[in-house]
Amino acid sequence: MIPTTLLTVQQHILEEQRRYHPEATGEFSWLLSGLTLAAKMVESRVRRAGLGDLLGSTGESNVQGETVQKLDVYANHALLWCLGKRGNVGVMASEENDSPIFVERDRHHGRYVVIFDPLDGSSNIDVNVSVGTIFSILRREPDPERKRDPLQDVLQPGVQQIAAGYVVYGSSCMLVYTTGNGVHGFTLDPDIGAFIISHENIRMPSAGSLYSVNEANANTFPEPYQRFLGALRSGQLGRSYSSRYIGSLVADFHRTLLKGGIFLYPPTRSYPQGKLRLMYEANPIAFLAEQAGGKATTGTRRILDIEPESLHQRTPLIVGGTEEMELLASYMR
Ligand code: P6P
Repeated sequence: MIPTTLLTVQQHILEEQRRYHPEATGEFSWLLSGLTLAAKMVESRVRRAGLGDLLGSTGESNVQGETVQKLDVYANHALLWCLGKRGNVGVMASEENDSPIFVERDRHHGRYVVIFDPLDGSSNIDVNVSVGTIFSILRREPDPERKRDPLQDVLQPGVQQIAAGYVVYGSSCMLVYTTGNGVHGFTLDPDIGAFIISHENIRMPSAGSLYSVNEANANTFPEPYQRFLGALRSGQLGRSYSSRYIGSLVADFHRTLLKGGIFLYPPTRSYPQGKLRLMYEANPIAFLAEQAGGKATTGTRRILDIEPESLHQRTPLIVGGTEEMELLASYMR
């Protein structure tokens, strides 16, 4: 007997398209299956990273100046390959690549841009901590004359995203995504190799009991953040808080999405503009947070309203439930 709850992410997308976009041609669900294929390829390597020579670094560094871990390279190639073969992606942009990439065969008619961080938090792989893939999907106008600079297609504000999500490679492998109609979570069933619905319509609690920040930088945060953290620690919201920081954005956000509370990466002495990247970390995370009833700001501005200037630009990122976010806003004013 097939359980009625056996709903795969592909079936979910098709049902969403029928319900909200009857005019849709199914192109988006075809694109998403490229992402789920890449996710399964990456998960199969992350799961056995200690075996073979997949741990450690390649000895090279990427456009961020960060040491490139071997699994980073594999994850990037998996996404470029799987998305490049979909036929409807015209441009891709990756944390691992200096510039956006045209899908040559589809650059004139491909209607989608996919921006991604193939393996975020990869420095944690060697110590078996959860890592993640983050993706953001934008629409692009066909370019029959093949004249447009791909950056024009990529540099759109977060409000223009038509979908966003992440895969978290943790104790289980989950895909969490939104197309603007709520946030939905799917757990990979390794026995059948499919992402099955496990968290339909996730809502971020408006008030939590966890805050998530790298305390080592706390003395260099702008003063309003220090007063805000002091208020949380002293129970100003009427309850005590615990601190949880994994150092892997996808894992820290996934917990905040499900349990509530607040995640902060404010400006620091090392990263006065903030450390996290706008296009493939903050924007997708912010879209998910807002779709789940939470908020995401730079501390003073809504993340999704930022007009991007460059592919790898950084931003402060504060994301959480409305109660904590409103208290922070009161300190920032
Ligand atoms: P820090 C991982 O390198 C990452 O890009 C995010 O996944 C994570 O949230 C952040 O950096 C952690 O930075 O400075 O606290 O180690």
